[in-house]
Amino acid sequence: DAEYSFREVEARWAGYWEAARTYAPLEDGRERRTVVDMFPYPSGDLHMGHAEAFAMGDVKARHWMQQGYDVLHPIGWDSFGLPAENAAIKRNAHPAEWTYANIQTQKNSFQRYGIAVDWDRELHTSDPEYYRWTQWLFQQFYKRGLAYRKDSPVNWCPQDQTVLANEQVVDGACERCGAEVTKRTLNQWYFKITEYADALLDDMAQLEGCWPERVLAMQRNWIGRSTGAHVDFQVDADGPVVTVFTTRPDTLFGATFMVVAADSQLALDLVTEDRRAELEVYREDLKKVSEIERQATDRTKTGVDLGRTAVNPLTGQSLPIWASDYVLADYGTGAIMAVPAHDQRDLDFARAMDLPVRMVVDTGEEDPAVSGVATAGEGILVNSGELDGLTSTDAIARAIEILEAKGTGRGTTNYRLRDWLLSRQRFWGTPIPVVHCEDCGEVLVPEEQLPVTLPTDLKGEQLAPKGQSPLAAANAWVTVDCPDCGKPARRDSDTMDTFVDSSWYVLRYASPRDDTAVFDAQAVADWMPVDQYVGGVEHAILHLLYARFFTKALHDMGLVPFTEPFTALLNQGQVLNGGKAMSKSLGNGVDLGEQLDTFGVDAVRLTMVFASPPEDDVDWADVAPAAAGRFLARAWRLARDVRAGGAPVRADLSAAEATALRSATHKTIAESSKLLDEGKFNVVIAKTMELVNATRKEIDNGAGAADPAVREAAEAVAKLLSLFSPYTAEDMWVMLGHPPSVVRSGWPEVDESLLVEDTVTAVVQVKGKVRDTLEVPADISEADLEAAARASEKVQRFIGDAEIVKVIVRAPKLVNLVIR
Ligand code: ANZ
Ligand code: ZN
Repeated sequence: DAEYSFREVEARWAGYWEAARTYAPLEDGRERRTVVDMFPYPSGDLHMGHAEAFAMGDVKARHWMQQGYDVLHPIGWDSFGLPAENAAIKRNAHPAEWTYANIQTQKNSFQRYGIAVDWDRELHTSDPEYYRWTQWLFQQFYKRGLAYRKDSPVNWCPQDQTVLANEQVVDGACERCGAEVTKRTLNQWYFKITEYADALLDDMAQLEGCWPERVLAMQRNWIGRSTGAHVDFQVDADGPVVTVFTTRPDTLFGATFMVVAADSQLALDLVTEDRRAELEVYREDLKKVSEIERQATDRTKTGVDLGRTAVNPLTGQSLPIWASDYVLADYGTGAIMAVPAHDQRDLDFARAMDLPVRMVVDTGEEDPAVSGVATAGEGILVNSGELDGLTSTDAIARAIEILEAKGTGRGTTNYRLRDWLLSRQRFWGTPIPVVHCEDCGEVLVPEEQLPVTLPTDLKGEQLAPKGQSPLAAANAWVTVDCPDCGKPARRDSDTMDTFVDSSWYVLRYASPRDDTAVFDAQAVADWMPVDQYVGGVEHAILHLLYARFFTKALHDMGLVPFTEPFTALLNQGQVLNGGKAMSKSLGNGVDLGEQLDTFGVDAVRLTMVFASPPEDDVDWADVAPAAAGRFLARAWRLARDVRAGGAPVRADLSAAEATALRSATHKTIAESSKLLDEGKFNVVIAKTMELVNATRKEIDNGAGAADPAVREAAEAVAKLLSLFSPYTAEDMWVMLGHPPSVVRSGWPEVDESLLVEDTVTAVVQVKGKVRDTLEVPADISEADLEAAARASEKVQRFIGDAEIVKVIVRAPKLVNLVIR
């Protein structure tokens, strides 16, 4: 008999599915489903993380294919970005060389890995045919006032010579190279995502229950909506008005000083001459501190007294104004009223600077001035004039009323969310399609001139950042006639954040080759939004938020008919080794290629899915791909044996036994359907294993492999395995006499009559006391049940010599014997 060899099985099907276009959408009018895995960055070959993520997405796509849906499961490459540029500088090459070579490597690996994607829709964000539309979208945003430029202090990495987003700064250092981050002022492009802050929050109602709750929480927190008041404080008699943002206007009587962000313009405007030098030193030191450190509650409080006072509009009291690092320049108004009794950071500052503490909300706790612990909760107002006796909630409303009546304050909503800084002073990205003209200002490159392509003749050192984009130094490229007036002008030399590319790629999958439009409106309406999006939790905030923002903006432009891009989201777990993330420094990396060579694609894929529920981590030190391989061999041999046929060895084998196998098959299918919908992919594999064992047992019992119940079971196993281990499943299916492909063979119909429990537990009582329990067929006759009860050894022991005077039988559950 032939034996299972994963190498032979893989070789038989290699390239088959691509050639047969097995996974291309059918577009024949049936109901559609779209599954998208977050597209990979082509940094090198596939790794274990890809292997896990794509195995999970593939289960979903394949299940829907099996169920007869028309499934769009595309793939593409997030192919702009810094690593390509750094590699190009090192190798004196163009970033495209490195990028497209990596893509080819990854693509080969993906095809080997047997992912059920439609390769005809493959896209690369670095192709001019793609970024032409990224540029077009930028221009639509610009026309709607959603893209604009402004001067702003930015995080600057002196090593990479580029601007960094806040989230790219980790503990004050550049996320990529580790260099200490400093601040700079630059004129930068922004997307006005803040205009969508409310929509981004409120539309989360659509995602509730379909996205992981922690992702929703992270998004909510990132947007950070808080309601409160703006309160105006008059500085001295002739000074400016300083407006603060507070969520607790009820505590106004407890404000004992004010603090402005030390790095704000306001601090410079307010400081008296004799304090200026001190402030400047403080500001210099501050450049080295990250925002997260600045806000850390346990950070020692420092600051500079600006030498000025301002008047509390409710109490008329004069409050000293300080500058400190714990107040952020770009949150709220960059200035606060400090209420040390009820805000711990203010209290720490007050203690450090010996400033007064006044309790104004009685929460029943100890006076913060004594305890050193601020009481932040709600309570009853005290020491607060006309607010005395009110609850915090009522006092907030009342304080706002009073402020509004006086014209010195107003209720407001504040957001943590900032506009999206999208320009990068780097080469390998989508050029910003704008020309700067001395006379006309910012001019959009006319649509018919798109794409503005990257120069292809720069390489190596020419790509190195020099404080501005390398494009700015490419004279031939940057110099252009103004599209409006024809005078010499300059192209914008910044490129876009790669998050722009990835904010809309999913929509492009609907019509990836369309060269007349950003996407085909009908195709988008047909396929989108994405029914199942799959990717790592590291994208829980930015990528998802940006893609949601794009979708909403496009909806408002009338380009898409929905407001959320991803109906359901799955965050697959990580692949660990020895309980830790794989990393170069720990030396615990596992090479995917080696795993595939040793155990085979199917065994690795099966192991990924079997190890745990999809959202949990997989520890590669704890799994056994070799055992997965042995299981696949067992499954495969069922199909081999069915093909070989073989008359039953025991012709007397009861029909009941065949029925038991059939019922096991149908139960497995029914339970698997439910488990797949619930995302418990690992349990489906466990069920499949049980079914394989039950089938083998039946063959061994003498049923013979030609038994129709055995064939039915083997076919079900092939279909189930087609979700996890495509090569083995296809091989089995063809051995069972069917044309490929098993993934399109249809999900088996469940015969409900076979799901009925076939045995029940019957209770046997003697004189009303339970003396034995019996496993009996559910349809047992009264006579058979009585006979079985009488035959029970335990029962006989109790009866002994006594006479049975009466027998009550309630088949199939109960027998009661009455004795004398
Ligand atoms: C007075 C007050 C009294 C405050 C009190 C809190 C408690 P969220 O909820 O995060 O929006 N704040 C305002 N702007 C700030 C800035 N730029 N940097 C640091 N802190 C700032 O926080 C709003 C509260 O954080 C505001 O309410 C303000 O302190 C502070 F018992 O005002 B509060
Ligand atoms: Zn001009």
